[in-house]
Amino acid sequence: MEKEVRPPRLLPKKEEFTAWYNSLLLQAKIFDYSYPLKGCGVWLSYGWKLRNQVIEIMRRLLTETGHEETYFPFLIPEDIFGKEAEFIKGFENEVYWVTHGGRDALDVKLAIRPTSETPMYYMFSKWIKSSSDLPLKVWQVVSVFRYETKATRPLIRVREITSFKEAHTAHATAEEAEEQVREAIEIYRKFFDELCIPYVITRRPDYDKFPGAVYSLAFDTIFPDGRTLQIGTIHNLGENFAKAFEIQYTDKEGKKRYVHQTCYGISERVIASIIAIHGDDFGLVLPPIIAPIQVVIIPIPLKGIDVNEYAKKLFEKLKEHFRVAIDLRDKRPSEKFYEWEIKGVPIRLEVGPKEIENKAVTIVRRDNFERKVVTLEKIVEEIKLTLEEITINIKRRAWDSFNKRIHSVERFIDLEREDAISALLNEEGGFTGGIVRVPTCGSEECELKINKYVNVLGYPLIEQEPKGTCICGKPARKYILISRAY
Ligand code: PR8
Repeated sequence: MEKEVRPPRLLPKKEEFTAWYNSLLLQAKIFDYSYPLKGCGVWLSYGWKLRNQVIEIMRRLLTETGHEETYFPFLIPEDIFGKEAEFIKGFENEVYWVTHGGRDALDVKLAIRPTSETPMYYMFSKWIKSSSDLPLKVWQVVSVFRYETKATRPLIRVREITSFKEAHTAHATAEEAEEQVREAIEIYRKFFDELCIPYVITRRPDYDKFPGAVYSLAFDTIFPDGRTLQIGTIHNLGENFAKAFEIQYTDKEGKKRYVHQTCYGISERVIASIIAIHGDDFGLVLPPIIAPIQVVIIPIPLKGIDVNEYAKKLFEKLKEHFRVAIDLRDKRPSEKFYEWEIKGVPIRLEVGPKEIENKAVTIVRRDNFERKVVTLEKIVEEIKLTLEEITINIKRRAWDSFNKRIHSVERFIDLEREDAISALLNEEGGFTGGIVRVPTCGSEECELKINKYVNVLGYPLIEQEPKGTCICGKPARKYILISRAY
């Protein structure tokens, strides 16, 4: 198979990840972060299309599993916001408040939602009366605001989370809520698998769980710079919010019972992950399933021979099958190649005099730049096949580099050093990152000590008999996963 070689136009991703990422967001017309408000930016048209493709996958998965899409208000009266004690404590430093309407001070302050448990559960308490109202499964994609004090980064840590997908459920029994957690895990697994994003799932330590939850699970991925990013969470809320909001149903014996609840969320961090994990020095590399444009046709005129008619016919033929574009602009083909590469379009089709003569088309893959010539007759089939191959390749590549960064050690080494664990370092002591599984004695004290130096992600979902020694010298009783997190 032939491969083309041209110099890249972006900074090298491997060496200068942050600069690469920030400039790609602009060059690929995804997100402009120059808005004069920290943590807020502008989705550009191509980025917004990409975001909507991603949400469409989530919509399909949630609809298939009986979730209803809804919309709840953006502002929350203070008395409702403050009903659940742990929740308000957890969010008190992150909430933006609206205190005025015009010149008038408001009687009741209004919280801008940082997440929608409180407005939703206030309404749940009105809607849920009997067991026939259960389970209740709703979701929405909305903007939420969080006053983040850590360094903000476009799409990774923002103050306006513009693509906050939150699902909320209520059930008759604790077992059903547990079952819902399992369903949520499956939904997120499928979602990240379709996006070719690798992940680990952990149960978060108690000191790191969602405010008001009984327990929290999280999906984390590894970024090219070796840091981990939490890309989704699932919370079992037990009866905590039901008690605060009086969400009760009457069971078959006529007894009033509290519902058991769960919630789970993702955000634009998913888009950040797609960009960061799959992209290369030429730009985005998009999985075909979410690429706003899957195929771009580029005419290659030669010595005045008009190839546009042929290209247009090809476009008409393909548009029933794929999201396809044709680039008839008066620009050099190589310029066009760069532009569509930055945008991550999975397949480029070249048509020149030679293709016309042979009733053929040249296919160039974005993921590995392989080229091949196929006949017009077979073009639809070939594109379908190539898109599948691209997906498989992107997924394999992402999981390969993810798996290379998963380590396991039997004891801690040199906790006093800034980079506490040698498995996160290379031989020269430089940070290579990833995730390390380490044994602990199971005490919160030791975990918190470790958490001072690195981030404790949590406990692997599938438990294994632990081996080795904790930092305190005691034998291992459980494993934890640690990393440097965003
Ligand atoms: C909940 N309630 O809220 P969660 N920028 C970008 N993404 C973010 C940010 C941020 N500042 N903060 C969080 N996320 C529950 C579940 C309804 C839904 C993303 O949970 O606080 C992270 O990927 O864990 C996080 O996992 C997800 O939102 C859900 O937020």
